[in-house]
Amino acid sequence: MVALTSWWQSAVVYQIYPWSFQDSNGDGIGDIPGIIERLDYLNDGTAASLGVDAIWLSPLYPSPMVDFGYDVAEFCDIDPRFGTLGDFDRLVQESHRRGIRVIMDLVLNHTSDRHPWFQEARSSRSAAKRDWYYWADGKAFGRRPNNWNARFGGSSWAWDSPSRQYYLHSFLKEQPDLNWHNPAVRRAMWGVVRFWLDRGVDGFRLDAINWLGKDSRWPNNPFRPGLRGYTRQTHRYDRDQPMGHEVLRELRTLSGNYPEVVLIGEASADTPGGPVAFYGNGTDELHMLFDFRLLKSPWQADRFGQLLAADQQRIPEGGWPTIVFSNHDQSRHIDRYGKGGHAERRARTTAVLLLTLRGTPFLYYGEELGMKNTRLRYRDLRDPYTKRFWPFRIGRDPARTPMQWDESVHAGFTRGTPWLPVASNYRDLNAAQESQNHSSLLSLYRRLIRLRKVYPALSEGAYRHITTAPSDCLVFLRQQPSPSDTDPDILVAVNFSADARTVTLSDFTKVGTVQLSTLTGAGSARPWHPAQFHLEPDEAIVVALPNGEAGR
Ligand code: TEU
Ligand code: CA
Repeated sequence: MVALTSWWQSAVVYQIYPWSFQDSNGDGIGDIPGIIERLDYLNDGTAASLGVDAIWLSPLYPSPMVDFGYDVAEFCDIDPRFGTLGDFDRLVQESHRRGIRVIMDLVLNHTSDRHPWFQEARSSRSAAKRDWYYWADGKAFGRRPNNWNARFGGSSWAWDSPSRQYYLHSFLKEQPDLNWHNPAVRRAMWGVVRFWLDRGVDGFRLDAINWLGKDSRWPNNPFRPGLRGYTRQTHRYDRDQPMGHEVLRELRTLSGNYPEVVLIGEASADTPGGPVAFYGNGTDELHMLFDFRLLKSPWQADRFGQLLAADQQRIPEGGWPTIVFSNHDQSRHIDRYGKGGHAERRARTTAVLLLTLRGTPFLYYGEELGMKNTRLRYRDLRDPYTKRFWPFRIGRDPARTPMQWDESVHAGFTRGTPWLPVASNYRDLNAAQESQNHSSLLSLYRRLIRLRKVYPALSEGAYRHITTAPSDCLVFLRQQPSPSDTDPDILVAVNFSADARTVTLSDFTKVGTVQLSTLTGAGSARPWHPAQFHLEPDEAIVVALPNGEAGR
């Protein structure tokens, strides 16, 4: 086991959805000055703050906001709703001053249809940038070029009547796909990357990378029976092309000039080979990939155990895992994992998993408070995807409501009218209150983040699954990297069931100490015996054990 070499391997990353974090000017929309006001909450250098090491900002670029910023109209600027480039520079400065790195979102697959590139491209068939996007003629009798379906519903082809051709969009029709076969597109985009790196950003979260590149002979996707909409076809030709890897290798080479920079990819769970394919050989594509399989897993010890065991092996040497349970595209995990059980207790247990598993944890704003999916009326919805499938799918807006800071009007998020309603539970569930309460979820996150800093085993240690009876408990060991040190190994035991359990670990003999239990949020000085121990319903414990225990 080699010691960690990069800041992001031991970092805890916090995702900010700029629309919903903090409004500073009363227009009801979060903004950069608002984020700056709240940086101390994230890390003020003391144990009174959360203690995160990096923020990932969902897109801040100028945008018509049809997809809330994932439709970029200009890559080298800041949307006026959020502030100015000057505000952004101040954010980077103020973050760095607190030891917080800044990760930008970067959307490579598409732009907004309002982007000047697309405006030019659609101006005529012979436009200079025509082939920066994908165009195709219709088939006879007004039929589309092929059967490809867009991720957000309907066909991937939109008719452009002035130029009498179709253009391709894998998401909304307001998000035309860029043609990555075109070297000019690559040059332009790598210019964008340099622009932000030269401004001091510490990395990128790369959006929807498995969509880069298309089979531009436009073959039909094979039909897949029994399912509806997007999943009714195998996306063989409109995604997951070898081209994507080529593009990411170029990006990795470019980022090599900025040795501290981190590249984190978001790919669909069902991309061939899984998202791990985008680590390349471990050193030539991305540093980290989101893996949503745990996020999508039911709340079952054996499912988690299997996925974890498989994952750790599949990442090539040089690549590094991520742990993520919530984000701006998913329903919040407190409701997802909490379904059919004790949601609050499971949320505490999930916090333990997030911060003790091997890999860089990503936490989504409000997760640390236990913010829930907010019930919204149709007329309150803003996201076209959420509206389209409402009420059959929960969609994304319920997980994007304003951060709940305190019990004042609109939870302290805005003095105006919030762009999405503030959840009605904010008077009882907010950061101010939880800060004062030692047994709150927020206090638990703070303590777990501190434990990660104290015990190298939690950031650097190898992961070892420990087989147990009963099978509805998950037990694993994080092994301290150099056995000659006095730093302990960390054992984590999680009871996924709603009943108390007694766990027996036969090959553990030495006595440890419980550093934290989700029941109290605190540890205990009493000696703890691994051979046989007790877990309360939905309880997770973090235990320090003398290293070298249980035969390496
Ligand atoms: O999401 C890509 C993605 O895989 C989505 O299809 C996701 O499954 C969807 O949001 C359903 O929950 C990224 C961004 O994270 C998302 O917010 C954007 O809307 C999308 O790309 C297009 O840029
Ligand atoms: Ca604002």
